Amino acid sequence: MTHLNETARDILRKNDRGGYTVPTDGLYPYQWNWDSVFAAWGFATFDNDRAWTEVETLFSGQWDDGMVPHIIFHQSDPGYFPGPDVWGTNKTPQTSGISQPPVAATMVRKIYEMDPEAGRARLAALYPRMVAWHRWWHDVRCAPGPACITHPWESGRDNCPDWDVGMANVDGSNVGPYQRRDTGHVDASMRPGKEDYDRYIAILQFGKACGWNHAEIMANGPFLMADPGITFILLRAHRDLIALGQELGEDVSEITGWADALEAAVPSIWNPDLGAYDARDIRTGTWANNLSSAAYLFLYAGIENPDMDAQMQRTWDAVTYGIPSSDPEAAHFDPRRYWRGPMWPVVNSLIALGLKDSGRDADEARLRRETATLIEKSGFYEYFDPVDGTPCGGSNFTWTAAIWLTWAG
Ligand code: 9YW
Repeated sequence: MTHLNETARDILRKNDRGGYTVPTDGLYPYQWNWDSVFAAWGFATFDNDRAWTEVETLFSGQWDDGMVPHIIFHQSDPGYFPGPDVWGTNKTPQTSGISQPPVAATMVRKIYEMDPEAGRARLAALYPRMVAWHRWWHDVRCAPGPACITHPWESGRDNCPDWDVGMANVDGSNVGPYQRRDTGHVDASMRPGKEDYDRYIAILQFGKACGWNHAEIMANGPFLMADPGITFILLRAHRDLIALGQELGEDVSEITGWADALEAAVPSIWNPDLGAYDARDIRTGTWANNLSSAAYLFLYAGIENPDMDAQMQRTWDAVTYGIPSSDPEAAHFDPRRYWRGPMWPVVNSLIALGLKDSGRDADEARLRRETATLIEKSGFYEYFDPVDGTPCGGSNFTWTAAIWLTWAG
């Protein structure tokens, strides 16, 4: 549908705040890490220069230790909580204190390959910054083996049942008063609950109190879980970074070592009772016992696993539209509450890359058709009810527009 291509481009242009793109007007008024990289991929379909600028602006918020934060607060906006003062990271530009799924190297590779000549100098400038971020992931967050998160927001899948066992051990009762902003923009029944938010803030306050010392947060923070999503996304990103390094004639042996170590850690997130890759509380060893869409990124990471193929078909066939964020046959499935069941086009686009790269063309076409149907019917929403297709969350959403231009449309 070509008129939707124009609408999608318009959404990217309207969400452009000058060098960076907000995820959606109102609800999310800053630059979010992985949203921004998807925006860049979308821009690359019609404005390659603007695509590079998006990623460069994101990396302008990189910390000295290599971390690229999950939000860059370029200008203050009272419409979002928690803002820069709550995070208190004391960085310029102001940022949050945690990271987000490292899709950057994968998307930068795509943008580069769309126009290698125009992108070569910009790739060369970004490359050492991406290496530094991957080194941070390896040294800091992959110390136990698989990639870990220190806050549910770091996973990008905030209130997914993947985090319930870890969140149960977080005391959110002493965080003091605060005013949420998200529920003023969208339907509260489609958002995380108050107990979730109390705990999100408690984890944030621990980080702030220790001056965002990540060694301390990893050792003693209130929440630490292995994330199949970031494990697979990082593994894929390491490989894409290796390809980019080779293109530039760089020595990539250090990155190869990180990729090999991470791949060797993948069996440690296999839950034999669930028969699937699963999130796990590092402090207690407790499994999440939840099949989330993040587990289906195994193909995106270049891993073959017939048991996972079967699980994916089962959960996919149990709904009408795409692959849901959480198991539709589990008791906690909630088809409109954020990451507890809805279908997220953006995650489906990554699953589709894995299907395509592994030669599962018919499945990839099915996923694309189901995703396109939702967008054609209702517009570029943040996420959808996978059972009846109801659009949910924010509208005119940047990454939904971006994946339309690059994949679904
Ligand atoms: C929040 C912007 C972000 C995404 C995350 C998503 C949500 C922010 O929105 O988190 O305040 O809850 O979970 O993946 O990057 O779109």
